[in-house]
Amino acid sequence: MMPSLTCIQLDLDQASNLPAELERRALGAIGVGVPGDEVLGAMPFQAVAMPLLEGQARAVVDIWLSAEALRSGEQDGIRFRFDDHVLFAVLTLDERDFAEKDGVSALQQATRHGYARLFRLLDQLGYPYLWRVWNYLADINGEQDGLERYRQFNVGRQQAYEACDRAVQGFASAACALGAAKGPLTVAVMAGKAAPLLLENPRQVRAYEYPLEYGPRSPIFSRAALVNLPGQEQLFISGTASIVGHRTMHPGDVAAQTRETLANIAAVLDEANRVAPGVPFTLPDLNYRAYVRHAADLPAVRTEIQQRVGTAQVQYVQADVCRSDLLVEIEAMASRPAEMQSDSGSVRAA
Ligand code: 3EB
Repeated sequence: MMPSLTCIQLDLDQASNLPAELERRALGAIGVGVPGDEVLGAMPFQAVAMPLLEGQARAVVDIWLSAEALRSGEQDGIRFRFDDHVLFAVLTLDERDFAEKDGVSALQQATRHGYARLFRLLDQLGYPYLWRVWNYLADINGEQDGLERYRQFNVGRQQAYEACDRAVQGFASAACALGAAKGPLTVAVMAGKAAPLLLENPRQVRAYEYPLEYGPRSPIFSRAALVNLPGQEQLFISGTASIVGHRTMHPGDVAAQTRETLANIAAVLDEANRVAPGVPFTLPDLNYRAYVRHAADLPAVRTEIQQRVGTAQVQYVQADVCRSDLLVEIEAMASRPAEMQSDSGSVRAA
């Protein structure tokens, strides 16, 4: 059976000249290394201004292809496409459209309103469950109105969850949040009709339960999400860093941070393999993106990663990570054929 969902990776030139037959099948795309607010045909496209640290291409575009017929639309500045199972949407917010008011920053308001618009759209279209969210914003560690911008983003995100009656435990998703070199706040989401299986990492405190020292409102995401599609299981591992419990480990030591991060990814994989029957996922099966704060750290990060993931595909980009003492963050994904299911509503053994 052909997989429902496939991610292909092209350089920007190839992606800009996509054959019509692929364009028709594209749910949406995320372009890393794309300098401005370029568009990619009519599909939802998240342009992310982050320098690539390796390879010939100036920019690389992940295009998500569907095996089903697609419908498209645009509402409240959100571009979206969907098939019978999954919806891909991209929201782009210019902070200048939101004035700072009563000490509430423009970024916080943009985040709150943007997420609320997104939740409204997902509810209207009947794809209420977030599977994977990609958050990118400029100057993520910068301080504004007395609070770091990532922390302002967290306040706005949590307010939107509350305003839209989304109980956090049930509606978290796999996610990442990183600092781009410039550009607007952009949020890309993959959402579905069915709830994902949300996974946590036994080595880490749930992000939602981080103590106050990391900001007045905690981030909302799970460590991974596993989703069922026809004939296919898709695993998304969230942006993962050198955090044990809730603390940053190995400040100043990028090699040790990379090792700790990979130990966290391995622990999340163990969780996936524990709760979902099937051929186990292993580290070399995954497709990775590593966000490196300082370009000069690339060789050290690459050495540690290659030692543990072998020949797996890894894309290295320069980005700011959401805590100023974190030097690296790694995300990953994998797809595998679905286990045979006995009947449609099958209950899976945990
Ligand atoms: C961490 O573990 C690192 O705010 O959506 C990773 C993944 C991180 C997602 C988010 C933040 C987010 O806290 C940072």
